[in-house]
Amino acid sequence: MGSLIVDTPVAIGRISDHGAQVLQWQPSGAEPVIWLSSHAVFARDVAIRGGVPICFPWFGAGRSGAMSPAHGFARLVTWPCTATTEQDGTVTVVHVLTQEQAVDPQFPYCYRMTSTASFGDELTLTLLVENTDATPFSFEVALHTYLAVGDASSVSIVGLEGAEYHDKLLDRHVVQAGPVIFDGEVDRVYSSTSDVILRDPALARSVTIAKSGSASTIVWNPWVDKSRAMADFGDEEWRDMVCVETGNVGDRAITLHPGEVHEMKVIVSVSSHRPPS
Ligand code: TA6
Repeated sequence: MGSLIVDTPVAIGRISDHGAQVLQWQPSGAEPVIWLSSHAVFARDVAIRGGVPICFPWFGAGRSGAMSPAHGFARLVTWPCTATTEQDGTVTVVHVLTQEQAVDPQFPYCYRMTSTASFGDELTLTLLVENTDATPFSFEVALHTYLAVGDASSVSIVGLEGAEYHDKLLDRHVVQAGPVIFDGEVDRVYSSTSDVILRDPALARSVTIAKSGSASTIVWNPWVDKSRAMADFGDEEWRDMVCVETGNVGDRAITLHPGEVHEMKVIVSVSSHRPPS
């Protein structure tokens, strides 16, 4: 399970061939922006807790609610790394996955996924899905981004005001009023193409999650009880992270005809509110 370390004057980072999963990103002068659990397990067929898991070809248990493993197989397999480049301190890493490395009877199609991760003063993740089969297929996809925060109970997310979301805890559809705040477990799938900003007063910074090719934004914090119930998640780690995920899930799933390609991109950037020293 190889991984590549990025360490330049612009940023440090880390990406694993397991799931082509970003594990770390910290632009120069900032605190870490991507969160990784101190209890994460690194093993075959196991999802690494934290970073940016790639959920494909379904999200959660899928639209049927019967798919397994959770969030699909892409994050559980080794992706061949096909290129690494560096320019002016920004390092770009490319991984490609096809049905030759990962196939599942629940998704019996030929496909090519290309993940491009650029570690610079921004983190840019681009996911291309190509239908290389002779028949159309539909899929869900998400970049399940774990963001490091100073205190989840004091952060807020702006940019989702007025968006409808499926509250997975209540199993009902709601319209977002005002910023998203965290005073308990939150597990919501928003129908939204908007960029969002996570405001983190404890770290005196804002993190912007800009996106294209994505009609779903998923927001998750497990809070206390669920954190304690997960073996690969520290009992108090709920305070240190918020997931703001970029995807196309549920009724926003994508259908590709033979030869068609879908691109989804997320650009994570951080701005400090600390007065210059
Ligand atoms: O993105 C939110 C979510 O779907 C939650 O329901 C929770 O299950 C989370 O993903 C983590 O899923 P995982 O399979 O990585 O434990």
